[in-house]
Amino acid sequence: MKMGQILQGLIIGIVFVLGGSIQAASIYLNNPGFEVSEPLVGDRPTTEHNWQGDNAELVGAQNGISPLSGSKMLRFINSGTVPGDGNGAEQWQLISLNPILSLVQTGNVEVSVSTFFNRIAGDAQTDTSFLVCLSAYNGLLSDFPQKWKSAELNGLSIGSLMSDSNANTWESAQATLLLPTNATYIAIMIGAVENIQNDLVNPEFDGHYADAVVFEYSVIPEPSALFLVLVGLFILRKKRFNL
Ligand SMILES: [Ca+2]
Ligand SMILES: [Ca+2]
Ligand SMILES: [Ca+2]
Ligand SMILES: [Ca+2]
Repeated sequence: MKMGQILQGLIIGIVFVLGGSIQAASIYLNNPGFEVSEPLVGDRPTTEHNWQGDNAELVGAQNGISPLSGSKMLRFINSGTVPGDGNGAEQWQLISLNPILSLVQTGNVEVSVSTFFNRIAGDAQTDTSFLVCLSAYNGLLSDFPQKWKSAELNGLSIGSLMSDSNANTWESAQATLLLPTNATYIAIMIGAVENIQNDLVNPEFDGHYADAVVFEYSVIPEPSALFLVLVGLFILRKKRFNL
């Protein structure tokens, strides 16, 4: 095999492997740092690229806590649109997989989300738990509220953390999910949990915040493409050292 052919093989393999990152801009999380005002409170969302869910607000520094990114952060207020017996304050964002559907169908697409959380020190009744949830669905975005309610999901990954009482530190939780081949959209949820005391009236959460969400997807290389690159590198190395 001539050097030109080896290089050609290498380039083909590398372009294939990098295919995912070339298209990475096509699906994205909107307002990941909570810097832009948007309506947050309502039912679970039925359209992509907007945060929506339980009562929450975008705030600047308060309660001795400063945003981790930019000048604003998300504050969780209630476990529903109003206070009640629910124990989880959730904000959701949907992302359609339509722009990368053919990649998803290969079964090699992995998605991940990480979020930072922080809270005030509070007292013995202050809740401490936060979570991030990544779920995958087959169908239309408009079906999401019903699908979540009836647990008709095709993939699920949850990351959780117990926060410390230091208002100066932000703690991070992550979730990663290898997408099922029939997934057509995903839902990202970040939340605070009343794990210490489920209040029925305000305040349900004493001062609980999220900021700097990062969403990424990557394409796990096909074995054949990786093989091509490795073979090319091996031949190249052999030739150089005349093994
Ligand atoms: Ca921010
Ligand atoms: Ca902290
Ligand atoms: Ca409650
Ligand atoms: Ca509580």
